[in-house]
Amino acid sequence: MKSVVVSKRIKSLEIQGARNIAREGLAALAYDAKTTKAKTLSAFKKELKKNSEVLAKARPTEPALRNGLAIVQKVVLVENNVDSAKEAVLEATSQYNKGMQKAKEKIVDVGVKRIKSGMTIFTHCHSSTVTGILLAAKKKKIKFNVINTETRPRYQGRITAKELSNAGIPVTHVVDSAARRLMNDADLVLVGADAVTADGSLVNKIGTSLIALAAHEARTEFACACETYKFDPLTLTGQYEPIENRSTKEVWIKPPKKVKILNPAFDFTPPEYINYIITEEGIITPYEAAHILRERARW
Ligand code: RUB
Repeated sequence: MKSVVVSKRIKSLEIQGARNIAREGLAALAYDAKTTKAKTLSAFKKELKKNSEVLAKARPTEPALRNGLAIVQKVVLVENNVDSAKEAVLEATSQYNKGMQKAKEKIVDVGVKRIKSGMTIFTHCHSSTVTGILLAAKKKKIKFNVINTETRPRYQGRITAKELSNAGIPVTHVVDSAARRLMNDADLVLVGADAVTADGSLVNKIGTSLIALAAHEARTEFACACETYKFDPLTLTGQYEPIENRSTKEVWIKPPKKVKILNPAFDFTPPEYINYIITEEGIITPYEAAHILRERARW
C-alpha cells in the first residue's frame, strides 16, 4: 500500500514541508485508489477512508493534506460504482495538487515584489514556498542576503542553506538561538506555514514564535508565505490546531533517566506579531483568515 509507505516517509521527514507532504500524500492516495483490488463500492470507500486516516496521522499539524483528504472523501459520496469512484478520486487529487501548484506560483509572483536589492532576509526551517520566492528574486537579479537558522533538532535549515547558496544567494547560517542577536541585521523575516488558524495565528516550525518576538522588538517586518490551502477550517468550528510532539530521541538519544524531554515540532505565532501573509489571493493580514475560511465552507 503506497499510502502506508508514504506516510512512513512523511513521519520520518524524508518528505518534509507542508506542500510536499500534501502533494505526496494525495498522490499516494490516488495511486492506491487506481490500483485497488476492491470489487464493491463499500470496500473501495472503506479502503479509501483507511488510507486517508493513515496519511492524516503521519503529521497531525498538516491541514493542507487534511483538507485535500477531506475533499476526496466528499467527492466519492455521490458515486455509485467502483470505476466512477476511482475516477473521482483521481480527478479530485489531481485538481487539488494543480491548485496548490498554481497557488505557489501566484505567491511567488506577489512575494518577489517584497524583496528589494540590498535587503537581508531572515528565514527559519525549510519552506519550499519561501525558497521559491527567494530563488525567483535571484533570477530577477535582485541582490540580497539571507540569514537562516539551522532549525534544531532536525536541521531542516541546512536544506534551505544548500538550496539558496547553490543558486548563488549569499547565506549566513546560524544556530536558532542567535535569532535575537542578528535581528537588527535583517530587513524582513520570511517564513512558511503549516497551518493558519481562524484567529489568525500562524503554526510553523518550533522557534518561529520566538523569532517573531525578536522581530517585533527590533521593528523588523515579519511575513509568512502560505497558500490558503493551509488555513484550517476545523479551527473555525472551535477545534484547536493539534501540535505534533515528535520522538524525544531527536533531541537527546540517551538522556539521564530523570530528565524529561519534550519535542514539539511546531508553535503558534499570534497575529499581532505578523505584519502580513502572502497568499495566492494577494497580501492579507492574519485577521482575514477567518473570513477566507468562511468562504471555503465547502471544505
Ligand atoms: C517544515 C516547516 C515549513 C512549512 C512550510 O517543517 O515548518 O516552514 O511546512 O513549508 P517540517 P512549505 O520540516 O517539520 O515538515 O512552504 O514547503 O509548505
